Amino acid sequence: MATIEENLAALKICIERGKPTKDASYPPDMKGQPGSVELTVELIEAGVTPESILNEGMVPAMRVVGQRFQDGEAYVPDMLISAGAMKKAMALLEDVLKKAGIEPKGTFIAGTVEGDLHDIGKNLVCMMVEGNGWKIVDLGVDTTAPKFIAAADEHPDAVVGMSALLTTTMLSMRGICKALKEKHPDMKTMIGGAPVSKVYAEEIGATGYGIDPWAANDLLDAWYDAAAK
Ligand code: B1M
Repeated sequence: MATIEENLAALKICIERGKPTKDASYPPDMKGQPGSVELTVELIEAGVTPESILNEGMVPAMRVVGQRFQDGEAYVPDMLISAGAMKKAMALLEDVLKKAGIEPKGTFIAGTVEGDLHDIGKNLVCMMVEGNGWKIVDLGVDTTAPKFIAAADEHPDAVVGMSALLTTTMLSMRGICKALKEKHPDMKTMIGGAPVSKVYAEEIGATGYGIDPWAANDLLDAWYDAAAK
């Protein structure tokens, strides 16, 4: 029987290579081997936390895929099959987090900004924030400023989270923050995603920056605690 470390390492390989389930015929050299789904089930059953599964198995795998893409060793279809293997396994973690069943602390509106189709990071943040007791209003990908504003109008006490993975699309965050500030001056906004930073958040007038889902939760908790005082 494989150890937890061996299963985490195997999970990382499955996501890197795009192997979602044992039945999947791709990649051919991994035929019959457990995929990201079976390995995640085993890890959950062994009591490994969603946080460790994400940090030690899934997220590093996507980093490798991104590096290969950057180095010209992988192409868009490779990124897509890896993303597919990760998403299927992530859905299992979502179930675990939901079962924790905590009372909502508030509403978190989240979207990947206009022109950007990357949603794995945003979905992870939503999952972890939901697990931390927030109600999620997920606007999906390619979210325009009017869509963010409409959601904010509907949930005036919410926090708005924006995700961007492209240096081109992160630029629209400035306009969204400005428009939100005009209509909802007290509304808190958080940005995240690989190309953005704390400095950029300050520059565009976002209230905060989350480097990862845990930082996002820390920030939300700090705002929640401050509002409760
Ligand atoms: Co694309 N892509 N992609 N891609 N992709 C990147 C982002 C890239 C860095 C790859 C590279 O060159 N190394 C590069 C961007 C370069 C740049 O802008 N500087 C890139 C490119 C160029 C592109 C295309 C333009 C490729 C093309 O068509 N020529 C194209 C654009 C499409 C579009 O959006 N319009 C494209 C397409 C795709 C796919 C569709 C194939 C696929 C996305 C599938 C999907 O998401 N459903 C894809 C993927 C998978 C990637 C990489 C490999 C992985 C992204 C990912 O999911 N990472 C990526 C390379 C990389 O990141 N290393 C790459 C894992 C995820 C957990 O991390 O999203 O960073 P991340 O989220 C983190 C944090 O950033 C943070 O928490 C998460 C967990 O730690 N976070 C937040 C994210 N949002 C947050 C919000 C918060 C707080 C924290 O508060 C609100």
